[in-house]
Amino acid sequence: MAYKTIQVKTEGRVGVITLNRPEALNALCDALTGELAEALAAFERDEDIGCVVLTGSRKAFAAGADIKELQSRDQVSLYLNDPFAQTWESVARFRKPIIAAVSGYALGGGCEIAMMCDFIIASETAKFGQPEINLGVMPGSGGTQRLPRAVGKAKAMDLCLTGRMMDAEEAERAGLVSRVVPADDLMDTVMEAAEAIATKSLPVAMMTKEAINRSFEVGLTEGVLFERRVFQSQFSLEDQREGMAAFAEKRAPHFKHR
Ligand code: CO8
Repeated sequence: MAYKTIQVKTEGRVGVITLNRPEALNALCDALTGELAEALAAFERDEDIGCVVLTGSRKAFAAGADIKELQSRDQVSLYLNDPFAQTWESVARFRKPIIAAVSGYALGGGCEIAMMCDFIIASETAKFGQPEINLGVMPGSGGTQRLPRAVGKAKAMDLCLTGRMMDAEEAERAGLVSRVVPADDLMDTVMEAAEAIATKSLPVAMMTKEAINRSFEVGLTEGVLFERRVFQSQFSLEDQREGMAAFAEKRAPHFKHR
């Protein structure tokens, strides 16, 4: 499949999607969001893929929705034909593990898409923000919901109301990103994490992700019950027998479902 606004490649069991509109700092235009959804659907179907990496360029993960496209939209057209809702579904509901590798700007919809991934590894040059308020609107793809869950109310309010950017160090302190590494090491670090994930049992990795995501939707008692039931169900997997046998036999596990 030939894409125009993204690049897609496979390395072993890891699928890599690179946002590729350098002329617009990877602004999320309709074409890009459509292609991103298609690429994710293809990786979801591909049984040989165990983890996906979403990244941009050194200068920008994505500088937000494409403002030049958005400025001519009206309420009815956005309601009837909402490209962001489709992208939201394809990233936030992606069932396999997905890591955002962020260098440079992750602003507006760019920050929101990174937050839809399972976790973010950032380069020291990363800059995160929800500057929509400077454009006379507010975040529209989860920024007001996922950012406070990630960094708490005070910093989410600060970022969304002032429109300021925060650097990678502040983002790591606040809990938005899991690790910060030098820009030159970003892709090696992310690929190492993705490859490690892709060697695990895929159904177990997917269930783990599902359980953690469930913690943002339900109360503690319900969440713990969900976790216990899923944990118990994993004792019907060949991969559970293999994982525990490998430990007892002091060898590396060879998971069947990966
Ligand atoms: N949309 C369209 N074009 C953009 C965008 C954007 N978001 N960001 C940058 N560009 C373009 C610039 O217009 C410029 O193009 P040209 O050379 O043709 O003038 C080119 O990219 C390079 O940008 P700059 O010259 O501005 O580069 P600087 O290094 O001087 O500045 C900044 C970089 C600070 C990132 C600056 O470009 C900027 O402020 N960009 C806009 C950031 C922003 O406001 N983002 C929020 C957008 S609204 C949004 O995301 C709503 C989300 C809705 C949900 C989306 C879910 C998918």
